[in-house]
Amino acid sequence: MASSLISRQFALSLQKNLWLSAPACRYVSKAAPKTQVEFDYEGPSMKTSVPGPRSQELTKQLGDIQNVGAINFFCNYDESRGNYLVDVDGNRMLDIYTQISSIPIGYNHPALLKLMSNPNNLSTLVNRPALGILPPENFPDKLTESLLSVAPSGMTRVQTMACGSCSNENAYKAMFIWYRNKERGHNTPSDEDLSSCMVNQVPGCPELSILSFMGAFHGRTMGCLATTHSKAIHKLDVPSFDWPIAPFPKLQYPLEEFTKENAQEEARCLEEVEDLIVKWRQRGKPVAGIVIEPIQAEGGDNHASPDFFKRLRNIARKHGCAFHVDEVQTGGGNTGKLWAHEHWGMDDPADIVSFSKKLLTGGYYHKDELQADKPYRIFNTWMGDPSKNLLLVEVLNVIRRENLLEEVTRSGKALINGLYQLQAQYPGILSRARGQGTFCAIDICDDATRSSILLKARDKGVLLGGCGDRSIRFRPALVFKEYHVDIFLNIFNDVLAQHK
Ligand code: PSZ
Repeated sequence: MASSLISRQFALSLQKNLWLSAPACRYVSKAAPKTQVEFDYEGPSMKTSVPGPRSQELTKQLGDIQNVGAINFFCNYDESRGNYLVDVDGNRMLDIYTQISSIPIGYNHPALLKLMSNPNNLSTLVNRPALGILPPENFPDKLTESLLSVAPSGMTRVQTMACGSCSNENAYKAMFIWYRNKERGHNTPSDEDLSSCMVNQVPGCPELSILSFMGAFHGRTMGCLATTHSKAIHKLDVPSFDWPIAPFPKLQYPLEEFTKENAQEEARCLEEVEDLIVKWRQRGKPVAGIVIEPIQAEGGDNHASPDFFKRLRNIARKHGCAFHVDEVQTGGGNTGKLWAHEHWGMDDPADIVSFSKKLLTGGYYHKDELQADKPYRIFNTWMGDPSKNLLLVEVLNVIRRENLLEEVTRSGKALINGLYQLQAQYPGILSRARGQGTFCAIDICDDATRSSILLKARDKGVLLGGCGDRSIRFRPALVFKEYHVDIFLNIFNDVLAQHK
């Protein structure tokens, strides 16, 4: 396997490219830490443009079976390593998008391969149980070692689920059940409750609501979709709930330079939240819960300050609404902390925290009082997958052993500083560089230029994602080091020089 260092030849060729396109700028850092990922390639290596001929052939084949409009290219997961995704045409790309932000420690991490080759783990892989009724013997231990070892402050209970939408969907149900029992003053439904719910009528199906934010993404299932407001195409033609939608702060970046303006904007949004809660109560659709992402991801990497979240949490408390923090995309370490809400510095950050993606299993942590009062109220066939908990135990071990959160903070600084520099160099193309850890984004002048930049970067061996109307987002794995930042910045600089 190739060494984890940038080869001298590769570094030289980067410098040469850079020299040709932008002599003022030189990113190959002298102090790149020579670390630790045992399995990683030395750099991108491109044989065809992407998608190459084999990918095109396979897309055609799959097209006879499914809608393939969204497929980028086909992958060779056997050959992919660390930060590099290899495609079926033999192209090796530095992956800064990681399957929509869901690969925690890179491809084929040796620790995970070792775990999977242990015969003691085979039955966990082969037999997928209905966890809610027939869990395996080691399930409590594995939950304690994995999810509970990183439980958010104030939470000792966790419910696993299959994916992000499924987690949020069930978290919403838990909030409604909690709220209704609170309203009743006890847990016993009336006969009328029981009969009316069977035909989707009040009082059994009560007029309750969840307050969400403009630009939010909480999933595509129908309950979640009612709180998703990132793109019309996600929502079009699907019936939905009439629930309150508050404005999410539109901040100016860099945050440190606009503290006064941003505080005003946040105050405006919080005022609106409180108004909406009061209005919806008057309308007979009280807000049972507030759901929010610590950084709006799909909606364009929109940030808000710790102070905003503290105040919002207090508003939820004051009005008796549950506070649900959706960490499906922000959770897992990319911001430099395992949970983005840790940056708020609160002892009691939330009533519910949902997760998926980098945590490998979906699910949600909750306060004791948000546990549904009876079995089978929050339930489905799989309720997660214990093989993912096994992997997660090991992922968390690797994060601790390799100090990956510190690494993320370090490479995040290199990334944002590089983006600031490029933004100064290409003011006609780039603006609003922002980020926390490696969870970074930058705006491109328009959507067409963004698409062109994303495709050109891919053909040069760098995979990036878009978000919002015209942002590019960075979602590398936690093993993305400073020298990977350098590789990226050099290629990105080349691509930008072509757009000047
Ligand atoms: O287009 C899509 O469906 C996408 S692209 C990225 C996501 C979905 N992210 C999923 C997501 C999320 O970012 C947040 C903050 N909450 C919930 C979800 C839903 O998770 P999944 O996709 O696992 O259902």
